[in-house]
Amino acid sequence: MSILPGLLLAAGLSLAGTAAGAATIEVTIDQMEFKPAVVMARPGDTILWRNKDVMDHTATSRGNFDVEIPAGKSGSVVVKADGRFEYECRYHPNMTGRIEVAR
Ligand SMILES: [Cu+2]
Repeated sequence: MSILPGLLLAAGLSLAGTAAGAATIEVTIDQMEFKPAVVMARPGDTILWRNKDVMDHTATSRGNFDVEIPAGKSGSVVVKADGRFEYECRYHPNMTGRIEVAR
């Protein structure tokens, strides 16, 4: 009897994760470029950056998010509000990208 609530909770979490239709949108960082530089997303989606370079980068949008993306690793952020979010790498400000979030 004690295991049932746990199962229900797990099922509820799983359903909540899929009911919203949240997606993961991948951006590759390769040779100091965000590829693609512009992505479209919906509120609740995850933006996942995969850093293929041998140097660390960030995805930084002042006042919105600041994601560390170490060399060879990944970093992510969940976008919650509608809008256009310009971002750059703090270490290499010539690296720029944009996330356009709309319902
Ligand atoms: Cu960088």
